[in-house]
Amino acid sequence: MNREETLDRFPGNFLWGAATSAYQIEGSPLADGAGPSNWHRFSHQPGNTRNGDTGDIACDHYRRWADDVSLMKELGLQSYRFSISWSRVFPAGVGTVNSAGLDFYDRLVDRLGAEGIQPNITLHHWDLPAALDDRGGWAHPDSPDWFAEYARTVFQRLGDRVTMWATLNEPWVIVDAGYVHGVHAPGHRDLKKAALVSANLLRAHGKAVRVYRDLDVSRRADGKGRIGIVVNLEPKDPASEDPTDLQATRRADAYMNRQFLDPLFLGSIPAELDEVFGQDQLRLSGEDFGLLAGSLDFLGINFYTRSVTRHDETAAPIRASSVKQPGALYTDLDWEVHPSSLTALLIRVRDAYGDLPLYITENGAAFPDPEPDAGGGIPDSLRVDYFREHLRAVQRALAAGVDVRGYYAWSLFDNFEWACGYDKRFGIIRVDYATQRRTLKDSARFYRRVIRSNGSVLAEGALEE
Ligand code: IFM
Repeated sequence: MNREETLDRFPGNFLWGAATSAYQIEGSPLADGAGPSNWHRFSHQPGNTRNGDTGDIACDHYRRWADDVSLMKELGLQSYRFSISWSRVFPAGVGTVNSAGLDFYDRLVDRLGAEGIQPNITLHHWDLPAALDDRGGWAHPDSPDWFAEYARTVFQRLGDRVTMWATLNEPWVIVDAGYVHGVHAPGHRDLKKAALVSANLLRAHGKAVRVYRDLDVSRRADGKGRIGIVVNLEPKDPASEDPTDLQATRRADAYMNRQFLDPLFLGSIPAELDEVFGQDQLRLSGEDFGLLAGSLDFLGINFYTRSVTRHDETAAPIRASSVKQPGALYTDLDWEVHPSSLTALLIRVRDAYGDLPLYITENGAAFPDPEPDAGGGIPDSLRVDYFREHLRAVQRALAAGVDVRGYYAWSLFDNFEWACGYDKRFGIIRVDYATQRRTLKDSARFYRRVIRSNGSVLAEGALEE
């Protein structure tokens, strides 16, 4: 890091938060009348998750939520991003509402409000009601309407107090892990279905936004409410100047980064996707594009890593894979730590898609936790470094004039990391799964100082705690 460099302070109203998702932390998946989700079912099928881990208990947040909000307060969080479990609200996905499920989120929103912490709600973070999966899940042509009805119910109940909404979290992962590679629920490997899912997710987003904007103003938090979508973006850098590597890089970029952004912002589908899904498989109509145009008040970006990309015939369906960089630092998920890619990405998004407010809705790293120190603290210095350098990368984007409005650390807690189970720890707060004891790691203490100083500690020479 260049110690001489001076960067602007974060804007005064910059929003500091941390994020989680329902299935990853709540536990008690069937409590109070909830129906099973596809993740409940998938994780209970042998072989789908590491060590057979499930979200049955997770961080037990469903029961410990009030203490957890106190921890958020202790950290000084200004905003908390979480998701709603669709099958708590509609046990069968559609039809009868389970008001006890909504009550849980109602209490949480009230408590956050009382503590001065802004809720930032994601409607769908991968856990689809199992009953809807039985009917074809996101590949079903009615799935956008199912989602819009679910969204309407949640907006009507919580919309008077919640000012930030996201429709979907990382639709690319739903398509790629859930329907192309089958490593996430619902475990399909079917390219044709995947293309349908991609289109339906976009339609679902568009329809839910329309429902939201049609609500009367008091239900939209007196008109202050904003709605967006959360995408995970990963810059692709070519491994060489070889034309096959360059084309593979374009394909990988179109598949992961432009599959959702181009339809949302440009009203088009990247041509390279024909090479991935097959000619003309991914299609949206003029009506669909009409639904998407102007559908975002903000864009949420989840950033973790970049990929140095080469042509690879064996890596279906994009025929591209990542090349490991000698000497680089990799996280426990084998993701390269490369903060400057975040600056470049933010500038690229602004230049390619326009000057929309951006939020970093997730950023963080899985590293094995070191042994507690003499004082019982957890000196997770690799994670501290990760946050520091990525926050400085955000500052550089701000200095380049990008309209970044906030940052959410992933994750508030160690939690159920999907197919990796509980092995991989992303939390700034450690969770001892045997006792459910929470312990602030050094990264949490560091992040608290960042928040308190609105980022000015990042400019100090001595950044250690
Ligand atoms: O844990 C996930 C989260 O659910 C979505 N974004 C990436 C995180 C780390 O893999």
